[in-house]
Amino acid sequence: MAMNSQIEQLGRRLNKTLEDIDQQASKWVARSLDKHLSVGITGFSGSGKSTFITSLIHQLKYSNHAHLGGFLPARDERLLGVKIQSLDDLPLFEYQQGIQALADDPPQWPPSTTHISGCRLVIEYKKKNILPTFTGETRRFTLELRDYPGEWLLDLAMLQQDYRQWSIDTAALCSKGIRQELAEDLLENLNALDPLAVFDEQQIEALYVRYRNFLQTCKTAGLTFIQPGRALLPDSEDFQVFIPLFNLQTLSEHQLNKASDDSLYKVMQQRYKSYLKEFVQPFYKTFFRGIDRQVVLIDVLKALSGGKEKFDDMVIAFSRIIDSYHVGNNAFLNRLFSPQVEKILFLASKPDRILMNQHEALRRLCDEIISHICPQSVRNRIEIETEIAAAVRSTHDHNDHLTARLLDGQFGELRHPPIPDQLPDSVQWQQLSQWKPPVLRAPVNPDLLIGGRLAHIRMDKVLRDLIGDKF
Ligand SMILES: Nc1nc2c(ncn2[C@@H]2O[C@H](COP(=O)(O)OP(=O)(O)OP(=O)(O)O)[C@@H](O)[C@H]2O)c(=O)[nH]1
Ligand SMILES: [Mg+2]
Repeated sequence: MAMNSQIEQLGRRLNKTLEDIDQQASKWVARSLDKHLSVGITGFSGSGKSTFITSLIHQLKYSNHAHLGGFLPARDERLLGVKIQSLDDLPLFEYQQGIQALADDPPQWPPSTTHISGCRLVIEYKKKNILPTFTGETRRFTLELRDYPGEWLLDLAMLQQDYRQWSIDTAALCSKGIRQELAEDLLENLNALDPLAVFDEQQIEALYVRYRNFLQTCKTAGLTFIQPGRALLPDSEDFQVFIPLFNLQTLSEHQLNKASDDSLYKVMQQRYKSYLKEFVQPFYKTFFRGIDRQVVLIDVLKALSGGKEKFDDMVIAFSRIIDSYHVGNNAFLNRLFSPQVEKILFLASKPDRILMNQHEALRRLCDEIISHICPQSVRNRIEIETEIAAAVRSTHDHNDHLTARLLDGQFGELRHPPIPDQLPDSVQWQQLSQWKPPVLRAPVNPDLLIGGRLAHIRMDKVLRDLIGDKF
C-alpha cells in the first residue's frame, strides 16, 4: 500500500515535471518562433508615406472588417490583436492622431511629417494549422515601421558628392528648363559671386533665403529633385546655411584647395561637410539600420500629370538615390539596399484618382519606371515587386468617371486621360500635361475612432507581398 502510494506520488511528480518541461519548452519554442521584420517606408515628400502607415496599422488592427481578401491571415480571421509600441530610440509614430484627423468632419489628412518616428506592431495571430501544435495556437509577429519627412531622402545623393561637385551639378541643373525660368535673377546673383572672396555672413544669409524660396517654388511647381531637402522644412534654421556656388568651373581644383580658410568657397565647403555629418549621415544610420524590406512609394500620377520635364526630374531624383547605392563605397548608402534588404515593394500611390479599369496600366507603367531607375545589379539580387495601392480610397468609380469631394468640400465628377502602360509618347504627354489630378478630401468616417473600416485599394495585396509569408 505504502509502496503503491509512493509510486503514485512519484508518478504525479513525474507528470508535474513533464508538464513543467512541456510548458518551458512551449515558451522557449514560442519565443524562438516569434517573428520579426523591420520595414522601411520611403518616398519623396507628399508621396503618401504617413497616410500609408496609418492605413496599414488600421487595416491590421481591425482586419476582420477591413476587406483584406488577398491577405490570408486576415481573410481567415486569424489576426487576434495588434499592440502598438514605441521603438527604443524614436518618438512614437502618430497613428492615433492620423486616425483622429481622418475621422474629423470634415476629414483631414495626417499632417506633413517634420521629424522621424517609428513604431513596433506586436501582432498576435493563430497559426494556420488544423492539428493543435504543442506550442499552442497563438503566435506573435512583430513589425517595425519608421516614418520620416520625405525631404530628407533627397539629401542621400549628396553623400555621394563633395561640395565642389555638388555645386557644379546644381548649377548645371538650374541653368535650364523650368528651374531657369523660376530662378529669375537669382542665377545671375549666384554667378556673380567670387568663390575666393572673403566670406560675408550677411550676404550669404540673404542669398540663402532667396535660394530656399526658389527651392520652395520648384517644389510647388511639381519638381522633385531639390537639395538640400531640409531647406524646405520648418526646422531648417537648425543648420548653418550654405548655398551652391555657380562658377566653380572657372577655377581649378588646385586653386580652390589653396583658397584661404575665410574665403567663401572654404566656408561653404566646411558647412556642406558639417551638414552631411550632423544631419544626413545620422538619419541614414537610424533609418536604414536593420531594415529587412523596403516599401518605396511613388506618386506616379503626379509625375505624369506635370509633363515630361517634371516626370524626368522625378526619375532622375530616384535614379540618383539608387545610383548612390550602386557606387557602393559608402557604408551609409549601402544601408538603403544593403544585402540584408531582401525585398523592395515599389508602390504607385493614390490610384483612387484614376478609374479602376486603368489600374493595371498604372502598375505596368510603374514597372517600366522601376526598370529604368533600378539597375540590373539590384534587380538581380533583391526580390522586387511593383504594385499600386491607395491607403485611403477617396473616390467612387462609375466605370467612365469618378466622383469625389475636393479638398474645399465641393463634390463633383472627375475624368482623366487614359493612363499609358509604358513611358508616354509625345501625343500622350500632350494629353497628360492638360490633366491635374486633384487633391481630394478623404471620405467622412467618424467610425474610424471605434475601429470602422477605412476604405482602401489593394492594401491587402501590399500586406500579402510585404509580410504574408510570415504567418
Ligand atoms: N486620394 C488619395 N490621396 C492621398 C492618399 N494618401 C495620401 N494622399 C494625399 O497625399 C498627401 C500627402 O500624404 P502624406 O501621407 O502626408 O505624404 P508623406 O509622404 O508622408 O509626405 P511628407 O510627410 O511630407 O514626407 C495627403 O495630404 C493627401 O492629400 C490616398 O490614398 N488617396
Ligand atoms: Mg509624412
